[in-house]
Amino acid sequence: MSSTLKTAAPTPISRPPARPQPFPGLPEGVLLWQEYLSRAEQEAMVEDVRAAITQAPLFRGTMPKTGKPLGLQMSNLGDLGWFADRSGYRYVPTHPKTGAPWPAILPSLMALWQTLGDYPAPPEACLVNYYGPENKLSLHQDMDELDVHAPILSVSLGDQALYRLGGLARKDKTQSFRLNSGDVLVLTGPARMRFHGVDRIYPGTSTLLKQPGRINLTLRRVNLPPD
Ligand SMILES: O=C(O)CCC(=O)C(=O)O
Repeated sequence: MSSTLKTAAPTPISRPPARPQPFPGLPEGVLLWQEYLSRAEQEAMVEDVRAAITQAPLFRGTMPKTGKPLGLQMSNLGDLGWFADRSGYRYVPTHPKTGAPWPAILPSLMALWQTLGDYPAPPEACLVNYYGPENKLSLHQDMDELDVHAPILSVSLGDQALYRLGGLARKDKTQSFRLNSGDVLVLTGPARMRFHGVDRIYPGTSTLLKQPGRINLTLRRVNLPPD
């Protein structure tokens, strides 16, 4: 009896595109994707942010206790925007100077949240921070959001920044690393409430913006998602 070995037609293997891995060795929940955005994506994002801030111009909030102006100029995108004045730090639905609602969060940022945020509800706020060459941001926790389980996702555009990452208490040891244009950093899970800040900007390290400086965009979920 002759037997014929029948071979099945090979099944095509489809693999999802390789997902870039975050930078190794950072504490749990601190996810850094270095130069995740291509130059063209960064340029498009800067153009979109510029268009948004013609509607919602940069402004300086004031520190609640002292009434002194904050160091950074800022604006917001989204249903809610972060704001500070003598009444405290909080999220508000309209621009403090124009009274208009904030422009919508860019679709490109929404897509980043979907891909890297790993959270079922969308962000409600995107804080736009503008750092001039001399600006810094002191060590702080992001604690004005009701939903502290949602990640904070931040995008760096322009000159390098020296980022300082602390622990869950202000006095905890800190570590520092540079953030480059196109980097995406997520603080999530056990790292969501870590102290962090920016110690300095390195002017002239990027040609993305027309002038020396840096834009940082942070996506935040403010309210608890509906059940
Ligand atoms: O500029 C950065 O990279 C950090 C911004 C930040 O910590 C904040 O907006 O709370």
